[in-house]
Amino acid sequence: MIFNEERETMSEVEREALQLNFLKNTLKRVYENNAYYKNALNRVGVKPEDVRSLKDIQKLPFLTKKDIRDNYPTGLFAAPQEEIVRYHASSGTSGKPTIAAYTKNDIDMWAEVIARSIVAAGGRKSGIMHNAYGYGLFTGGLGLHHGGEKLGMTTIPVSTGNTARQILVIQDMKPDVICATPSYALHLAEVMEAKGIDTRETSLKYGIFGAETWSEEVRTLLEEKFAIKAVDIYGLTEVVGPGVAIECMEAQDGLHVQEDHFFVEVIDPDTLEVLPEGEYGELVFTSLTKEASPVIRYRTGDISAIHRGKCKCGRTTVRMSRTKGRVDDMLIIKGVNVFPSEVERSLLQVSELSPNYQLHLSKNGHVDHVELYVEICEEVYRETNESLDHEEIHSVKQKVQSVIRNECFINIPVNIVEPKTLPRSEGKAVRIIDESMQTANLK
Ligand code: DLL
Repeated sequence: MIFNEERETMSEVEREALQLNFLKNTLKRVYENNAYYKNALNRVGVKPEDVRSLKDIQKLPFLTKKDIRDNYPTGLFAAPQEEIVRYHASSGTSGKPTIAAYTKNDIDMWAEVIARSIVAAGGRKSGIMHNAYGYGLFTGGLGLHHGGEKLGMTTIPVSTGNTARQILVIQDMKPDVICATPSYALHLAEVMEAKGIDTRETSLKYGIFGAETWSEEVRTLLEEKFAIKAVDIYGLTEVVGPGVAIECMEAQDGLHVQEDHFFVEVIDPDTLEVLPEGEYGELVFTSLTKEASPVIRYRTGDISAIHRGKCKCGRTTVRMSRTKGRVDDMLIIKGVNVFPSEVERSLLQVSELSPNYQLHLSKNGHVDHVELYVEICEEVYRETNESLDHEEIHSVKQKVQSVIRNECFINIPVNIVEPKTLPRSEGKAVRIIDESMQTANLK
């Protein structure tokens, strides 16, 4: 089933005409209503009326996270205060958060793209959705919520945390759709298993997981643990929140970008050249219909590639591959580039481990040093009489080292720790611990 046949199955000609029309409106809006964008366009000598084809978008300057920070909090808004009905903010791990503003039309558009996403994931009007994304300034909770209600689903605003209550809600209210970060969903399964609950026997049928990078191996794990279909949802506060792109449950092969609202490009982050389809690079989005805080060529920092071609679900929208991670998450270990998601994929091949891990970064003089912390799973730990000095643990360690060497081409020290000792997250998992930053913060 497709929520909006007209928009999600457009021909290329129809789509391009619509996108161009929306792009022109957006450029006119920002030029007339926002000093930052007016100056930025003037600097490159482009007026809104100079954009006559979609290709002309390449004449426009990029917008970076730094530009957004420099204009904090309201310097990128393009609607008057009285038209703004909502603010959200990004988690802002360092420095100030970025604020996104929404007019009534923006909220309606967002609910529309989320309703489309839920349908693509398998949810239906008659269903019940357990929404375990955080409610508040984070866009996950309220974003999914409005889409659920727009579709007409019974939407349960469980939010994050209180895992015991989440389990009660699943058992008693019998939702068929669950929305959560993949790491929290894994934690939920772990707690259910510890309580002796058969996770495959719940009412759940579909999972909508995102807000952090996760691997195909974690998908398999979640699908097996809960007996569900799991799809990936992508989005970011600056562009709207969740719902920018979603996988369909039929193909689970790339995330359909809601192209009538978000124009996507992939660029080489070093040369800033636009890359051809199929090549990995940094995702860049232009919002086509947003009124309160539009973005023009926003550099997301996320690494992905895009592919065209009709999908077996019938949608014609361009698909982005699941992101490998963020440009700034990429580790350079003795000259080899590695994304934490690649380490995760390798680790999940070792059945003696739990899916929780952390990479600790530190500096040894000027040389970067990385150590991996992984948890042994409970059954194996019991077999070793709960001793990390057991021969079995040493052989698991060697296995981990060899799989990482073969898959990621790096040699890193591996520390095996006791079950359930690495922190669990209620929202986005923290996989990288930068010890030099922590020391800096302590000073
Ligand atoms: O994480 C919005 C969201 C909420 C998406 C719920 C999906 C589900 P921010 O907090 O602004 O917004 O963080 C955005 O998270 O630039 C990516 O680096 C990362 N991210 C989001 N979705 C995915 C995903 C929300 N499916 C940043 N896969 C983005 C990988 C993701 N990374």
